[in-house]
Amino acid sequence: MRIAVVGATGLVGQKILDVLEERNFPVSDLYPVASERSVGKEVAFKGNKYKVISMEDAIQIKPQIAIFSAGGSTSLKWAPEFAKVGTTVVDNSSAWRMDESKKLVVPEINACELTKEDKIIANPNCSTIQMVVALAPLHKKYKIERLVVSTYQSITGTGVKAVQQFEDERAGLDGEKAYPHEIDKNCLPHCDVFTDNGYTKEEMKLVNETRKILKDDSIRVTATAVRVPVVGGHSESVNIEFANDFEVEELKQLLSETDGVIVQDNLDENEYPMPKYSHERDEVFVGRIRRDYSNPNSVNMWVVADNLRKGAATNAVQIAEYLAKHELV
Ligand code: A2P
Ligand code: 11C
Repeated sequence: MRIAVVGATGLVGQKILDVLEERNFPVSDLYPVASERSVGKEVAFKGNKYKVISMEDAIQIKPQIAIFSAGGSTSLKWAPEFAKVGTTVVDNSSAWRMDESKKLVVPEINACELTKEDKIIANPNCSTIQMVVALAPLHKKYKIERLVVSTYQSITGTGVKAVQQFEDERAGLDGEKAYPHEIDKNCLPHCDVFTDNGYTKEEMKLVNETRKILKDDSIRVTATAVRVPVVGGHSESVNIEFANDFEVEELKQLLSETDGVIVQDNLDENEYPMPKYSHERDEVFVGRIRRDYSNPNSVNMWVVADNLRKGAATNAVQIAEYLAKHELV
């Protein structure tokens, strides 16, 4: 496969290169793309160096797949240009996710809906992906009525600049700021920008993307997204109200049989998911699964995953793998 990685110098772009290599994705030619200022720089892949090329040059080459992770405005402008020359774009930004003509794909849940006609495929937001991987089998069996989610999101979700701000603060240096406040030893109830309704864009992604992926607009969702000084992954407290009652043991069993999920829930051993240990893992970890005694048919759980992997790079590469395997490009 001839593959372009757009945003190849960024945190997610670098992780996409790692994941393509680790999973032995059949790459015949690799075209790393970034902004004009990075053209000519080198990135490493499978022990070789590849020169970063411009967007225009990459389009001329007509790669079969372009995996984009270069921000929403870049995707809005350039993904259609790749699609026009026949490239299938797997886009990690928020640009196309809620577009009715585009599919929002988590392979374990809905890759089977992809066809050759899908030229721009949206990768969901990191905090949504890890939550829906755990929710999909539960929704199928017990029907979710309402979700209350609070997130504890890694600074890696904001990109290179945020990690630099964190390191500068730890080293006592005064550098460029990715956040409006200090992030070291702090929590910011503010991920992505605020919208007119008082919620952040990140919180609204959890509402809208979850409904789209689970194909059920009747699910009521409310979210609070918080940035924490953590690098390994995003954590989420998820409160779920079902239409039908359940046994907690049944939920644990169902989750432990779900593709891509690992249940870590042994209180005697202080075992529960933590971002420090989800770091560099591709699975979604679920624990603290316990009945919510304050409300009928309700449960609380704690969901953790590496936001740069299953939340971004791994999910995008899994989509590309599905396209390759089913000869959709
Ligand atoms: P560059 O390194 O040249 O700025 P992160 O989210 O980790 O900050 O990374 C963003 C990625 O998106 C980087 O690879 C960045 O390239 C790339 N990028 C940003 N703007 C553009 C653009 N206009 N065209 C192509 N790539 C872009
Ligand atoms: C975060 N979810 O951690 C973001 C990062 O919509 O793809 C990715 C932003 C997006 O802040």
